[in-house]
Amino acid sequence: MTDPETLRRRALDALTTARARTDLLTGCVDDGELTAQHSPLMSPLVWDLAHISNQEEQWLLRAVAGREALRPGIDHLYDAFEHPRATRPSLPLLAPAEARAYASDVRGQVLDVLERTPLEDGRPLVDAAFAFGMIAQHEQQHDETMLITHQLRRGPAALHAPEPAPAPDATGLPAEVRVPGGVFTMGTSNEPWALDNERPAHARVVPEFFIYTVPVTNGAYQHFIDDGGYRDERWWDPAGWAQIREHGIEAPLFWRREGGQWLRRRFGVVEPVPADEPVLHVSWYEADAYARWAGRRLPTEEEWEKAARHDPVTGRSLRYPWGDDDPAPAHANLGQRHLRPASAGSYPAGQSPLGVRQLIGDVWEWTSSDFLPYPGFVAFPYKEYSAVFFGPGHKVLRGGSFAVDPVACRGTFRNWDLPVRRQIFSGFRTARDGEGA
Ligand code: AVJ
Ligand code: FE
Repeated sequence: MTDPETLRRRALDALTTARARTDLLTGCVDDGELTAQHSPLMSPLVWDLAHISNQEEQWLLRAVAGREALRPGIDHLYDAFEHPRATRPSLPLLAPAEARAYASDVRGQVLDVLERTPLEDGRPLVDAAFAFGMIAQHEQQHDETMLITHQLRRGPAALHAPEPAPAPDATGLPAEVRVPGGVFTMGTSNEPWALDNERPAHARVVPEFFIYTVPVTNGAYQHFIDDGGYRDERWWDPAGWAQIREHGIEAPLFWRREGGQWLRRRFGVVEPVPADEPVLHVSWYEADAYARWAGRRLPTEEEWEKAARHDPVTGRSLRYPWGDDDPAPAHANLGQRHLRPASAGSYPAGQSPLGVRQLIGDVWEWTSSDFLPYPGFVAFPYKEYSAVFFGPGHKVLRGGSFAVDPVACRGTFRNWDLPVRRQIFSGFRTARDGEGA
């Protein structure tokens, strides 16, 4: 059992860190840019800002503390299921100043509730300690969503961050590693802030397979482009082929060719595509086509998790590839510390026991798997978080991008999206069957 003061401090830290990031993302552009729709794929930033606080109010002030609504009648405006993203700019949303005032009213009361509420871990079904963690993760997830909006936005750079360090010498790093066949523990039953879809821990038999030690790079991906990969139907899932034909797609999102060179737009800056960086902004269909062209395949979700968590010496599943310690800057590129992935081969301190690097951070990694519940799944605290998305329409992404905060990232964390999506911070690595298969 963790003592209540530690639980309180953790919740406060997580909420405070999230709010600093929200303030940065909504404070670096003017009010016109907050209410504008930068892409029909995204909400105006001012919607995310008030939605974050509306969820915080509903869970921490109303569900946990039993308080009354602070702004009666606004819930429906910020219900993601009631209004699709493309329609949100035409809603009578709180204006930027009102949204900021609402956010600070809610947070003020939440800090008061946090001080008075008894906290106790180990009871995930909407106990207060879980609810604070869930809300901090929710805010950070919308911060990543807002960072995607920033990437789609036109105009001069509004965000700045230091570049990641160059990759260390990777001589001796094998291209791929063998993961032995057999059982491992997938998912978790004791990670206090794990969300419903990560639970429960259960045994999975995963046959032997091979997986690349680093994500697929821009340089490798360019060989696929140069080889005519986007013009060869053989590599493509029929629905992916239809998408690239319909939209004239011939490279990852934000790339363009100029004078025989690939350039890309990155948070308002145009630069040559860096060859040794993991490829970013590809759809599941593009990842799947590349893998087939390369004579390989995407890993399944259970293969990805086994490569990340399985310790072949103890047989135990770790919280993270590097062990059970919370993420530190030496382990992984997380938390928007940098505005891009680090070069392939970075973060040797973060590699898994089997020697696989950059599983956490840098780019979300598409897996071949549909988003489905684990055996024994129980929806909580609301079925709209995960349960309504289960099924063949959504593909699972693992590991988290440079835009994911450590609070919303674990070896068990599951993300999902439609296979056509490319504005998200998505990349991939490839795998192949074991020799015995
Ligand atoms: C888990 C990233 C797919 O952004 O749609 C935010 C997270 N759920 N608010 C999303 C989420 C409710 C979700 N993803
Ligand atoms: Fe949300």
